[in-house]
Amino acid sequence: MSATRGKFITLEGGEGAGKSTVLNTLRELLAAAGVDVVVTREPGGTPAGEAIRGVLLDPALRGGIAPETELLLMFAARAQLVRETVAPALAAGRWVLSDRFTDASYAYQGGGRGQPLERIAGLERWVAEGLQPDLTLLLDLPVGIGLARARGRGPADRIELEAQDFFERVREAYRARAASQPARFRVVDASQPLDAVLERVRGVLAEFLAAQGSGVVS
Ligand code: T5A
Repeated sequence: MSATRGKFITLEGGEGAGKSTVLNTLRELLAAAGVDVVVTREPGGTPAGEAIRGVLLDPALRGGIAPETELLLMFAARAQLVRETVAPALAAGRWVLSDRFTDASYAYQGGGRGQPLERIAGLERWVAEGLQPDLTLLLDLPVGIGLARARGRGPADRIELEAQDFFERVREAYRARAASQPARFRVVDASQPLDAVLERVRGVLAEFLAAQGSGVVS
């Protein structure tokens, strides 16, 4: 039995950009539009990936994970997620909504840590096998605002302990990536009040659904 391939939507952004909040709204809107959606996150999303996430974000390992190790662990979790969750769901005609995907590695490990982009692209070719999101929402906001939100929410994880200039490089890498792939990316001003952010997200999704012939979210 063959099904039309599902669509792959990802959410990206710096710390405290509001991805979790937006993800819940997108999930509800897609369900209301009758879309069968699988929701996941990176790093993580599978039992093995969640175990790797625990290592990556453990603040006790601060200073104990080399940039190369971090990059490989991100892609190790991704290899499992693609094979166990994303590719099978899309092949079965289901949609996948993911809190982060490969763009995060370009932004954090490339922009933030200075890992060569060709190295990341090589891992992407191997691990993701050409799988690209159909739509990526980049929640963009000044680093200081995002960090204040994230830090107001609880103890910092290993990556949140980085200095502000690390996150400035992450933000610039995300913005450059969005500018270089305008057909896939939609940039959302995440510094606005939540109502305004969600209004813009609804608009982006409605436009995307209309382009798929799947109806319009109101
Ligand atoms: N990572 C990940 C890499 O380095 N490389 C990779 O390849 C991948 C995949 C984990 C970390 O891993 C790194 C990036 C991360 O450092 P994560 O789980 O996505 O990734 O972690 P965070 O980005 O840290 O996610 P957060 O939970 O901090 O941020 P969210 O989900 O963007 O923010 P959210 O929704 O929890 O909101 C934060 C707070 O702000 C409020 C919310 O109520 C909440 O309290 N808020 C707003 N307040 C005012 N106005 C708004 N518009 C608001 N929107 C949300």
